[in-house]
Amino acid sequence: WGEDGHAIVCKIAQSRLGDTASEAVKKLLPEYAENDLASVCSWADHVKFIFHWSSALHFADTPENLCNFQYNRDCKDQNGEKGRCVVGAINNYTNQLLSYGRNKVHSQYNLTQALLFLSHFMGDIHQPLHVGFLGDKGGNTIDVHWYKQKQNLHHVWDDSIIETAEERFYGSEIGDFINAIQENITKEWDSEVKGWETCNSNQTTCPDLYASESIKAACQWAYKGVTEGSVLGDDYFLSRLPTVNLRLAQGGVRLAATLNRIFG
Ligand code: DCM
Ligand code: DCM
Ligand code: DCM
Ligand code: ZN
Ligand code: ZN
Repeated sequence: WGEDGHAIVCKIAQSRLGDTASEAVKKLLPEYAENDLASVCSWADHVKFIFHWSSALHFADTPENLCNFQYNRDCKDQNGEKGRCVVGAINNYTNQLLSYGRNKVHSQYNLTQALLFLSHFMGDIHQPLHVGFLGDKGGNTIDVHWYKQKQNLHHVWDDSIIETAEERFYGSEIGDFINAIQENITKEWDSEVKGWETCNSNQTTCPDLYASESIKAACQWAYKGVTEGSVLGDDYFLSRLPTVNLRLAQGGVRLAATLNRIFG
């Protein structure tokens, strides 16, 4: 996601933290964030160029047209190093943060960075094209028109759908968009939220599942009907926006659930 998508995920997540997780997040956030996780939710994008090793951790690539994710097959970087993808990163930073739960004083890790990475990657893994096909780099090499504007398909899903929704339906106010998603979480998705929060067999977090859902949504919604040069307008926007809303909501709910399990 772009700046807004990440801010939305983190706003939703912070509002759902219990007392202990809320306290831990407050302690771990840098001073300048003023206890607002959303304000630093894109930090991981800003440090890609300083921490070169981190740029592969924002996504995972899957084989052409299979529409499934397998950790052993797909979670590696361009050099084939195992675990270096968004799924491995979420496991890794979750494990680092568990050391805070065990011993609040000393950790061998920088847990402020761990919190900011985990919060960012939990957003990215829910962006369907962050678990897209290797051959087109998650839609980055597919050029389209977003209405009259030249764009690539990946950017449409990172930013354009969200920005167009904000402009058209929420008076360009991100806060109003967040409120609308929050209302959906408590109303139309109310009966599903428990399922979103749950992982199999007592796992603290379950990024394999989140990645599998993303590539399925990428096939069903993001790639579907799109080829090089496609013009994407109202038909595409209005039919895909519900998926964007759902994935932002799930990202926020699961970030909160994961942090509540880590610190709870
Ligand atoms: N990893 C983890 N917890 C898991 C799976 C993976 O912390 N349940 C981390 C450990 C490694 C990286 O991901 O840093 C790669 O893991 P693997 O050795 O399983 O490929
Ligand atoms: N790292 C990560 N995810 C992994 C493995 C490592 O985020 N699956 C992070 C932890 C370290 C950094 O990458 O801070 C450098 O790791 P390495 O020593 O493996 O290059
Ligand atoms: N990206 C991705 N899959 C890839 C390569 C990149 O999802 N195989 C993401 C990372 C960024 C965006 O696409 O969000 C643009 O990447 P870059 O800046 O590396 O071109
Ligand atoms: Zn992206
Ligand atoms: Zn990212």
